[in-house]
Amino acid sequence: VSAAGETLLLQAVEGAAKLGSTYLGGVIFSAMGKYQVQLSPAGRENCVKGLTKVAHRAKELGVTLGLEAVNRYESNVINTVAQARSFIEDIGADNVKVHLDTYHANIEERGMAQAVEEAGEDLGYVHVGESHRGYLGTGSVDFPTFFSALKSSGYQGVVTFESFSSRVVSPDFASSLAIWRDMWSDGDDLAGHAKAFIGTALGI
Ligand SMILES: [Mn+2]
Repeated sequence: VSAAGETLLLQAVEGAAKLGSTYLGGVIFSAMGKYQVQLSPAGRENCVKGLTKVAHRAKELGVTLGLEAVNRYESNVINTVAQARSFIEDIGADNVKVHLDTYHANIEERGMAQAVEEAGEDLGYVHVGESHRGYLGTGSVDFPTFFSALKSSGYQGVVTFESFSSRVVSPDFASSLAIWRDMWSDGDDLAGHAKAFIGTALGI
């Protein structure tokens, strides 16, 4: 299973490079899903070994890898920024970074400021998502604290808005991410609102 995952990731890295992309991130350390058991030491070792090889090939192709800390219902491997950093340390490659997502951090971290601070120099990618994955500012994520911490951190990378609605995603995808509710139907309106929200928060 680990070898198959490694092969798939190597193909993804090659594909990303062919498209001219310099970044590949997300849940790239295991299959995504709700696990019934804790991550075993052997399982962790497989992740580190596989990602070390993939990181080496990615480096040759000018691609950075992002380990996205996701909530406990989507992985048993990396749920927090601290865990992502621990993997990065063990992998030992400078093209592997922390991918921070506010939706997941809202569930797993002690707070938004702590999450950003703990990522530190290793922060490589940011997903901005609301607690219910709909319109920004209409849920419980502490965005003022998050953006204030992000500004203070000096982060200059990408900030991507991420949102889902049962109205627009495929049944398979909805099922794997538990997108059961119809949060919105007008993607243009949603994106315009998010752009304005993030711009205001970052003062740009
Ligand atoms: Mn995300």
